[in-house]
Amino acid sequence: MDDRKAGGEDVFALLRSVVDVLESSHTLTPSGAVVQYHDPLDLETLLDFKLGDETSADQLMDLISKTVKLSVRTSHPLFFNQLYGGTDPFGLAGAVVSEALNTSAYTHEVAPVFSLSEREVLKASLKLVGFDDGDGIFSPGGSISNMYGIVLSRFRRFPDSKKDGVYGLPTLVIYTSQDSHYSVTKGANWLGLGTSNVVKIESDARGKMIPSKLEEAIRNSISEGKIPLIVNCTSGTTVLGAFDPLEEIAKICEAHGIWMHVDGCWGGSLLLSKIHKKKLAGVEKADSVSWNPHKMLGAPLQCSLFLVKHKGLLKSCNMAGATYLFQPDKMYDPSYDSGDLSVQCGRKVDSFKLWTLWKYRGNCALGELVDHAVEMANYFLDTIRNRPGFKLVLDEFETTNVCFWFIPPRLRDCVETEDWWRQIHKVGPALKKKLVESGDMMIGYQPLEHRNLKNFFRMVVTCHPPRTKSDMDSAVELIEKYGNQ
Ligand code: ABU
Repeated sequence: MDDRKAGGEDVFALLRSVVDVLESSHTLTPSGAVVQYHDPLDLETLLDFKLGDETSADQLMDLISKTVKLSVRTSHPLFFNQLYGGTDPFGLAGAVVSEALNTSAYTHEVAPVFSLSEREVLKASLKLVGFDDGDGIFSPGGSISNMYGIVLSRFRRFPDSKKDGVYGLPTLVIYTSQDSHYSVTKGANWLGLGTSNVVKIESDARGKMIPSKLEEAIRNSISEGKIPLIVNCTSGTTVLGAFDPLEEIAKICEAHGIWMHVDGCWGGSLLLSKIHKKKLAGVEKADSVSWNPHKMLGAPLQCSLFLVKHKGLLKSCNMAGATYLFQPDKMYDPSYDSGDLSVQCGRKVDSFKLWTLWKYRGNCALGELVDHAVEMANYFLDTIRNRPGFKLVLDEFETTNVCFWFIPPRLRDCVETEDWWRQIHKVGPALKKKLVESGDMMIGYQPLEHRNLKNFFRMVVTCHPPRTKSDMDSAVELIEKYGNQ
């Protein structure tokens, strides 16, 4: 049998070559281009993607090298495109180990060390949020974590919905701000609540949910004979980075007996910061929280937690009791098996990469990394605040998002007519194209329709790589260089 069939010992030679390629291309500390961009049709011609015939190990290595060369360097200091970016190297170490051991997190028997590290990560995360004795589970991303909140709120209020489904239930309503993440709407569809039963609550000029509007919407639902089920609050909205006022919303939820979920996928990492955790004041009053360490902290994707205050609820809601996995007469305490807390069966060991990076750095250094990211975002904000050609969407931002328009010279000092805004709308995609095609920098842009805002840029600073003032200056200069052309 050759190596191809048996997985022979040469696999470690291959893996060492892979590490060499990653090292020699400075994957974790890249400089030069952020990306060598190619149109999908061009890219198809640069790599032999076709499956069918076998290939040699050398050919495979060549394809892997090309993949690294042609991929986006998310660890580049000028990658600001997304709410994630870069990799914490100690998280990567954990990810490599758990990938190589290739097991599933559902039972202690196949993941003995991982089940204990998962318990510890969940314990530390629950403490961070302020849940004294809750439960938690890792999920394949923030959207699913938010859906866990919806499912649990329904199960707690209508336990029979687990067996009976939504048939016979009154109309259940989800409340979420206009600026919240789209996963809430997706969840309403997937979970049978219906997207028209998601009520979008107006947010203020900074993007924060307005509590009086929430109260009004709840009263409207009640008068229509509907049941207010869950309020989804956001701590760190996707575009503006806003934090909903959790204390005030908690009072409303308590008064009406509504489940309070906090989508802290983006801003939850601020809980690690002694300076910035106050932005989530009141989070401990929530029933559940989502948090994505793969965003600001640079834990390798995907690393998303769902945390719930009510111990035992995750299990009673999700358990299906498959006896081939969760035998009650195991040789160890079966409460070490986490599989029945999850909607998944097979589940990657996502906790371990968070455990390795958290273990290595400790709470204090993680908090300092977050503080530094916020400081760099504020430095960028102050740099562009009064600079010709830059126009801020808001005066201040609460996370590390900084949203702005770039005004090319020909459109400066003009009256901001509808036609002017139509032209500004085209600046984002055109300037982004130049930045990506040059490979110099990646930054996202978007419109915000509910605020009638035309395309604007969203700078996002994450913990990895820790940015310098010079990186942020380079970003400004590149925007000017290509924007002034
Ligand atoms: N889940 C929201 C992340 C998308 C973004 O990077 O903007």
